[in-house]
Amino acid sequence: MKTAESFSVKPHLLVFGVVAAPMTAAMFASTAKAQAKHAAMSPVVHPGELDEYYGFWSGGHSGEVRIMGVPSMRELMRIPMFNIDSATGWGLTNESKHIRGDGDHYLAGDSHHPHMSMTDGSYNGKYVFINDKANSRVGRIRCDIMKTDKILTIPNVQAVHGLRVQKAPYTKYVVCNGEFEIPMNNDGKSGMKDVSTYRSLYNVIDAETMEMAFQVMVDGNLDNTDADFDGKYFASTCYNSEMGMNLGEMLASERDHVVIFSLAACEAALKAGKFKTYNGNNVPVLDGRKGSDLTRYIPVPKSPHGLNTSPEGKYFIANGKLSPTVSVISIAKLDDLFANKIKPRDTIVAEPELGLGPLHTSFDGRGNAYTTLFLDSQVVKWNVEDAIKAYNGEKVNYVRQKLDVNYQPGHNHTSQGETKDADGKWLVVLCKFSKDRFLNVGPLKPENDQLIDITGDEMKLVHDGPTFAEPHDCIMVHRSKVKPKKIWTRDDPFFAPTVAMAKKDGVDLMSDNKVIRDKKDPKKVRVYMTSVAPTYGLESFDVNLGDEVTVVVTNLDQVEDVTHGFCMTNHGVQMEISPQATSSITFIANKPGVQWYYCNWFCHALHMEMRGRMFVHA
Ligand code: CUK
Ligand code: CUA
Repeated sequence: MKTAESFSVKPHLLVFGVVAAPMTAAMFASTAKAQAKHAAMSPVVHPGELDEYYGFWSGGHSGEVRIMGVPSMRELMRIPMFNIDSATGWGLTNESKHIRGDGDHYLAGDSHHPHMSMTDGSYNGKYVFINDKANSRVGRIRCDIMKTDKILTIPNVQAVHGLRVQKAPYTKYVVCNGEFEIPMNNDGKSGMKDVSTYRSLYNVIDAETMEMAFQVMVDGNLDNTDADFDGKYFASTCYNSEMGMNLGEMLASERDHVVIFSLAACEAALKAGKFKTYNGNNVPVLDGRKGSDLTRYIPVPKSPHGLNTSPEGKYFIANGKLSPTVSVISIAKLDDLFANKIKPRDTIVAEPELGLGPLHTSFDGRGNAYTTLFLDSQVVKWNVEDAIKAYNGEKVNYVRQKLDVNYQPGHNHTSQGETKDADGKWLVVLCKFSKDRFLNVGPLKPENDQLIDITGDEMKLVHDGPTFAEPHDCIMVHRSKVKPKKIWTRDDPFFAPTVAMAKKDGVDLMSDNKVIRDKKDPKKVRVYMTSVAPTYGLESFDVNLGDEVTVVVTNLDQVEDVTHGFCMTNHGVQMEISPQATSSITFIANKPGVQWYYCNWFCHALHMEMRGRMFVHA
């Protein structure tokens, strides 16, 4: 395997080449002309101007999601989800703990694939879903408030990897792959030797309720997935169809496969009660193994990785990884495949050779595809219809351009490229290695998200963007599709449980500042206070040593951006309270005497003075 080393010299050679050859006036003129003709779009967004796209970036093993502005590549916000966040109090506040649910004790996550809900194949601005490979979870962001509002732990699987949404007629389902095969049931009775009961499951989640709809058992494991634009089929790549338990075994056979799932067939089987349950839970598991009428298995070269649907809805493209090819599957032929009129391989309409290590493909809506070549450290632009002609024996060159990227690219994504609104403006390539592209920050380097202008015939690299561990994947959504609120509305379900608690305590959150001791459990104290810049409704309150204290702050400010914080010094307690929100946090008052609390979000000229005292009686 080539390393980044061999590619890193290229840019330097180029630079030295220019320096070494003094330019004549004529050369300057022709260069200027060429540049005018092919001038790349500028990624510069001037001060005071806004980006054209919301980018939703996976935060990888940081466990969060980030909002980037595209094309400026400025990080606009972080949305904590599977991680713990000191600034917002995610994982510390009662509201976030409620949402984190049964996985609240996990302090880590590994997010990979963010995808927005759609209506008729277009982003609808409602939700962004993402997987946590590390703890087999799927989380959802509400795009009106840009906060995580649901997290679901997927049963019966280990390592939820590829994730997508149903694109049409609307996102009824979120689908995701169980990657690692495990014994069914995984109850410690089967031992390590007998792998005959090991299975992977395809997971279908109700997008609105965020509950499991059903699961489909498959042969082999699953890697990445995507949906068609008709609401009929999903497709997943499989590496390790051998069900090997080590590298050698996993690479034994020349072919793995793409699994095609028929949604109608699955729903019919579910309705007819043709399912089993496992591991003591009641999630229906359908049998989609080879020979079942729920699925079809299309053999492709071994260990495919990315699975991408072209935006006009005609093709599923499975990226070769170990093979220098991608396999183009005709979605129009899938009806015949399920009717057993054709063989699985008959659905393949092209298998173009692109270069070494094809991982993921995206599209410009003009018939071109852009595939990352991990080993070659390149993006290759190729034409899908020309690749089909070449597969049929015509002499056409389907490769349009190869562009060096820096270095070792994984996912790439075009602006709106996974929807029918692919607009062919920007391509972001998420490079795993950045080496010499930034100031050296020590042995651990950032990733490099490269922005490429794809409006012209040639791809033009216009920006290097360092990012922290590790954006596997991203999407770019036109700003017209997303309309977040500017301040909270008081009836928001995000803090509804806290509002209900206050009601039980007879507290009006909008005006009361009260300390309430639980009648049944006198060690529990609830401290309700308002905040208006630069003061809290309570300057002080008293509790007893060992009390379990819940502080509830309601921010009465209605001015956009006047967020307050609440931090109890020396207690590990902090959170944000944005305008018109209520946030709460619970801790043990385990230190006697005076304990200052303060506002830790800069809100006012007298922000430093926004503080008060908790007195803890010994
Ligand atoms: S996977 Cu990371 S490069 Cu999780 Cu989408 Cu391909
Ligand atoms: Cu309120 Cu700072």
